[in-house]
Parts: sequence; structure tokens; C-alpha cells
Amino acid sequence: MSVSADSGISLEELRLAARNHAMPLEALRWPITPAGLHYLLIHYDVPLVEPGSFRLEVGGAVGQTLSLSLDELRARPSVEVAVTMECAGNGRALLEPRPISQPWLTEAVGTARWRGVPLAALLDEVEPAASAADVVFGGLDRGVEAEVEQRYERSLPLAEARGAGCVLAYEMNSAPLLPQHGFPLRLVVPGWYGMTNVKWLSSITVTEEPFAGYQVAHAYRFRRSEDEEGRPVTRMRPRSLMAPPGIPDFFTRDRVVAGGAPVVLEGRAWSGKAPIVRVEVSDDAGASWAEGDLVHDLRDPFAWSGWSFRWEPASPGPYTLCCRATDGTGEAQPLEPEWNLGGYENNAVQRVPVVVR
Ligand SMILES: Nc1nc2c(c(=O)[nH]1)N[C@H]1C(S)=C(S)[C@@H](COP(=O)(O)O)O[C@H]1N2
Ligand SMILES: [Mo]
Repeated sequence: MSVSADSGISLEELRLAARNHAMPLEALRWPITPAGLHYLLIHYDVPLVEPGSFRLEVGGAVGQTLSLSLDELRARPSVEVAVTMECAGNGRALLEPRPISQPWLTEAVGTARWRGVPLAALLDEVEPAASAADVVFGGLDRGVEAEVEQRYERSLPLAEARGAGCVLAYEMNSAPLLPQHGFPLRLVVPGWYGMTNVKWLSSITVTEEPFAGYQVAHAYRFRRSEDEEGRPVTRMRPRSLMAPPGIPDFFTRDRVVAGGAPVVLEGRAWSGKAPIVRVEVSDDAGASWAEGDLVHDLRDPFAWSGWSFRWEPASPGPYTLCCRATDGTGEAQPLEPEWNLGGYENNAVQRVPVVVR
């Protein structure tokens, strides 16, 4: 996947890309992404949080407010769930023209085991008012976006916050959250694009009016022009990726594969809407497809599935490998992305140039 020389990546984009690293695609070989290989997206700065004085404040339109220390959260019944998380902007830099923001290619994804307190039980305990509409999750990080000074905040409709299996997580892969992944507490919303998984979570507020904060009303909306209201970005579209076969060229990262024997292609596929039912592979840039084998090796419904395909290249030479996932709703990855202003939800099939020696 080469970026053309005139793609004009600016220093600002390069700085964002260096701060917010992707998951190297060879990490698709691990069912659970080691924490240091999981992608990162941080809008502002990583806040320094003193765990001893940290509190989670739960309030708003509720019968009873709560203020919980980290020890009090850890003393509650907990759950652990494997969840695949993908940035809504994954694939943005492959759109033409390129929306200017964090310039992701295809690798803004990872899967972790998140342990913490089920959100539904905590919401029941505070007794949301009958008139409650949304639940707003506030992080400790602050910044300026489109000239609006703000803290990072995202909301969910109350029914979704109660029903979607959300977790207030304090552990990632059996260790305390790392600072960059939200220490000491983050929201995990299985199936939703990354932006709703609020890190450094310090407040949960039930509102009677629909929440109209920047990250919900302006950012993360699928729209083709500035004056369009658009629709909110919510659950992940189906997507599959391939672990890079063979060995890479250092600079282009194009792949070289030894010929003369079958090549086992493997990767992972996920969707935030329904489990993956099919992954197909093409070695002619999407002109023809053959079905791969699926392995649902993680049982959690919003963790990715593994896939593999035994590829027997007809002859040495260049190929463009592709993979395409279909989920249980029947939605499949498109060959071409749907352009939009924010560069969200680009789940077009991946193209992997390979030379068979
Ligand atoms: N408080 C806060 N939460 C946040 C963000 C942020 O900048 N601040 N970034 C969001 C976005 S856009 C994504 S994609 C995920 C990334 O989570 P990760 O860095 O743990 O992979 O966190 C989300 N939660
Ligand atoms: Mo994101």
C-alpha cells in the first residue's frame, strides 16, 4: 500500500501520526493484541492522574448520585470481555481528496481483554429519571477543536448505555490500564467505533435533553458537506485485514513471497453489528473471489474472528491480494470507500501488493 510522493502529508499530520500509532499488521497473528501493539488515538494530551485521589462522579437526572474511588470500583463485581476496537477514522488517508486529520491507513484497530464494572448495574443503582434521554461520559483531558475549548465527552442514549454490554474498565489484558489507554478508568462500548470508548473517565451524567457536545453534534458525523447535518457514526462496519505474507521491502513495505509451495494467508475480521459469517480472498485485485476458513477463536461477540486461506499462486510475478468480510446482517465490505468530510467508516477492501518469486 504505497502512498504517492505527491500526497502532501503535512508536518501537522505527521506529528499526529507519530503520537497516535497504528497496530503493525503482523500483530493480527495474536488473537489478543499485546497492549503495546494496540493502536492509540489521543485527541489532546495524556493526563497525569493521581490514582489515590481519583473519583468517578455519577449524577445528573438520577435519584441518587455516586462518587466512587478506584478501590471502591475495584471492590465491585467485575466482568472481563474481549473487544475489538477500531478508530472511526481508520482508512481516512486512503480517501481522495484526503480529509485532513489523523492520517490513518488501515491499521487503527486492536483487540484487548477489558476488565471492569458493568455499566448497566451502576446505572440501575443511581435510578435514572423517567425523563432521562442520554448518558454523557466525560474524560479528564481538555483541548481545543475547531476553536471550541472542551473536555473530551461522548454520549450514548440511555437504552444503549444500559443494553450494549458497556464496561467501566480498569484493566487491559490483566494489567492496570496504561496511561495512554485511559488510566485509571475508561468506558468500553462493545461494537462501537473507538471514539465512544472514553478514556480517563471521571464523570457519568444522565441528561434529560439529548447531549449536543462537540464530539457528538459536530465531530463523528457522516456527512458530505459542512452544511449537512449528517448522521452520527456509531457501530463498526464489517472489515477484514490480512497479516502481511512473506517479507517486506524496508521502504515501500511491499511483500515478497517465496513461490513453488502454497502460501497460507491469514488475518482477522470484525463487525460491530453482527458476527462475521464469511471472509473471501482475491488474488486479482477483486475480480474473482474464493471463500476462506473462519475460526471464531475468541467467544465474545464483539471480538474479531480469525480467517485463513490456502493460496496457490498460478505463477511467479506481481499480485494484488484482497480480503472481504460479510457480517450476519448481510453487509459486506465495498470495493471502493464512500467519501465523507471526516473520513469515517472507510471499510473498503484492503489491497496488498505481493510479488511471488
Ligand atoms: N478521553 C478521551 N477518550 C478517548 C479519546 C480521547 O482523545 N480522549 N480518543 C477516542 C478515540 S477517537 C479512539 S479511536 C479511542 C482509542 O482508544 P485507544 O487509544 O485505547 O486505542 O479512544 C477514544 N477515547
Ligand atoms: Mo478514533
